[in-house]
Amino acid sequence: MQTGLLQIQAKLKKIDCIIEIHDARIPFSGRNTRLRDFIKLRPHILLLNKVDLTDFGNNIEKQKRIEARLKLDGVDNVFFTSFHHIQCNSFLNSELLPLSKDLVQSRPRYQREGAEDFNMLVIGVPNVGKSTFINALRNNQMYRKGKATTVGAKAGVTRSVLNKIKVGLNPAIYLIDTPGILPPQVSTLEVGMRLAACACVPDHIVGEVNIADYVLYWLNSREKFHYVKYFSLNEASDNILHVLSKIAIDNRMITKVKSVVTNEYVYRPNNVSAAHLFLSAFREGKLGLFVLDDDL
Ligand SMILES: Nc1nc2c(ncn2[C@@H]2O[C@H](COP(=O)(O)OP(=O)(O)O)[C@@H](O)[C@H]2O)c(=O)[nH]1
Ligand SMILES: [Mg+2]
Repeated sequence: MQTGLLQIQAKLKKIDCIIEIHDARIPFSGRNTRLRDFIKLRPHILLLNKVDLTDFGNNIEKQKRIEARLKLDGVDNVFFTSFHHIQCNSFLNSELLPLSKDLVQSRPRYQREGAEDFNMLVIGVPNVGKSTFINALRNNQMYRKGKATTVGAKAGVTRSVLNKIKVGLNPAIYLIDTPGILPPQVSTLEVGMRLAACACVPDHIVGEVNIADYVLYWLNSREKFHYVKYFSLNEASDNILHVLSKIAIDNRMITKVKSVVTNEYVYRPNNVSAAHLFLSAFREGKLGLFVLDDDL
């Protein structure tokens, strides 16, 4: 992960603008603050993505509050996005590109002074939608017309920059084809669990059952009891093993294990598979729409 930061740092010389993507359900958790050292030098735009999974989609008040709080951390340019719903083209052409042009033109470009094209780099912690965004741009109108594309194999485009996608004209704006993957910053246990709940760290690191336990605690403490109905439970419960066993049995997630006492095979609910199902439902918004960072 450290190499990720170093690679980004190396690329930075050729970059005019950084597009950081983060999960809108955790606007204050897990963003890498070492990034701040970089972004002081380059224009930076934060896309809080997966807004379709939050409860503030159209709530301008809530969005303003989040923006104000992020401003204190030095983040001045924020968009709330959903790459599943927005028209990527129109967002890009009417909002993102004009802002990035303004930002690039309004400040020194260091080594890139005088360069006629702009290069943008997408960065962010895992699973926030970087590839989805880049793919959407790759498929955008401009690219399909065949006017524009790529690539790093041409003379004058150094190897370290690799492939670029042309996403704008006048000036030519390129997006670096591969995103920069940042290690999430886990400052507290709570932050770590929220990152895990949003799948920004691999499940096996924290463990599916532990993550499900945290999600259940979070839902109960906010009195968000939609899971009870969704999983046909009898009532709300604080006991993750009760909840998972019921889900496992209902979904025929049963494993055969050898009892150490009797040495005979017995059938047990597979709580790990049930946790997987529970987390998928949560992550897909089927247990409700939330911002996990409601207290930060
Ligand atoms: N609900 C929702 N899911 C999204 C959105 N953008 C991306 N995803 C999903 O999030 C997952 C991770 O996306 P990906 O682009 O691979 O993230 P990356 O690891 O940052 O490159 C995929 O399952 C995407 O389909 C969004 O705006 N809303
Ligand atoms: Mg990716």
